[in-house]
Amino acid sequence: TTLLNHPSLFSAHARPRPANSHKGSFGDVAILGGAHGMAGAAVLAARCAAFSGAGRVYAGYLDMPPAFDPMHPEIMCRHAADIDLSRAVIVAGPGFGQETAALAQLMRVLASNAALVLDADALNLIAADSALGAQLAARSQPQLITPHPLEAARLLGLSSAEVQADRLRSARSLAQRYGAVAVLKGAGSVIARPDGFAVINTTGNPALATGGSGDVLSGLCGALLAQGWPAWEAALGAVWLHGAAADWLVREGVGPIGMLAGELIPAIRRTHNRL
Ligand code: NPW
Ligand code: AMP
Ligand code: MG
Repeated sequence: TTLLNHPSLFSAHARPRPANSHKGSFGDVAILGGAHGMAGAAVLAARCAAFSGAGRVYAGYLDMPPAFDPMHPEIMCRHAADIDLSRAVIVAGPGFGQETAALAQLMRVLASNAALVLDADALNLIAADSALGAQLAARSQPQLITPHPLEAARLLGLSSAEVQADRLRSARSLAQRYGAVAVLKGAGSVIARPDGFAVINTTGNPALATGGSGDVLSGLCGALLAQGWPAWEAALGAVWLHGAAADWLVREGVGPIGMLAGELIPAIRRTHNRL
């Protein structure tokens, strides 16, 4: 099995910015999530997309959107239903919930031509409805799914213990079944392609075992896709960078105890710029 232990495995895509580039050169990311009580998940994903180089970032809330994000007014806050899906890479799932309105947004997303990152409750909704899974598998745009072991278990109809007993096999099954690059998260995240090729990431540590760290990863995946990285390299790059940033924070004494998912965001930017 290939170990993802060095950025040279993907860093050809992390090229410096041309002198005459503009915000349109780096793509738009729209996060769909932030249902009642979980608005923070959408905020974390949106902030990470902005800190990871997306040209423009939209946060599409299932709950009432704030007028703007006071910490990062660069982010455009809208109702999820008001996000134009034809213009952005879509990250659906952070704090998405599983209510009727979330399901309606997921159906709109699956019917769109957007490149996708699906996480969290978007995956839980797909796990609950095989027709949605078939629709996902039939799409031809770049798409990433980023389940943690319990989400993977729901998608595969297994227990999380069964998923964990053979993580490589589980990740390959996910990629094959859903026609997407699959990231099976957890210590030693496995990234698999539908053709069965898979790698194991070597960065990251238990500082990441904290609420919101997966939401940060989904925004990072979206930002790399928006900047033109192919789906496979975007998944490898995002997982490696996310873990490397957490490793740096631990060396700095910010973790493993008490590191916040939001603290990863500037650390990811630093790691990315130093590649
Ligand atoms: P256990 O406890 O072992 O049985 P859920 P969620 C398992 C949003 N968030 N290895 C573990 O199961 C998300 O975006 C909002 C093994 C764990 O208890 C979602 O939309 C936040 N097992 C929504 O909340 C911050 C592992 O999965 C269970 C594992 C629900 O998402 C938090 C949790 O899974 C959150 O991101 C591993 N590595 N990792 C906000 N600030 O707004 C996970 N498990 O029940 O699907 O709930 O992941 O919290
Ligand atoms: P989520 O469960 O969606 O919040 O995602 C958690 C994120 O943290 C994923 O990227 C996991 O791979 C990562 N993570 C959680 N626990 C660990 C761990 N013990 N070692 C390395 N990475 C972890
Ligand atoms: Mg999560």
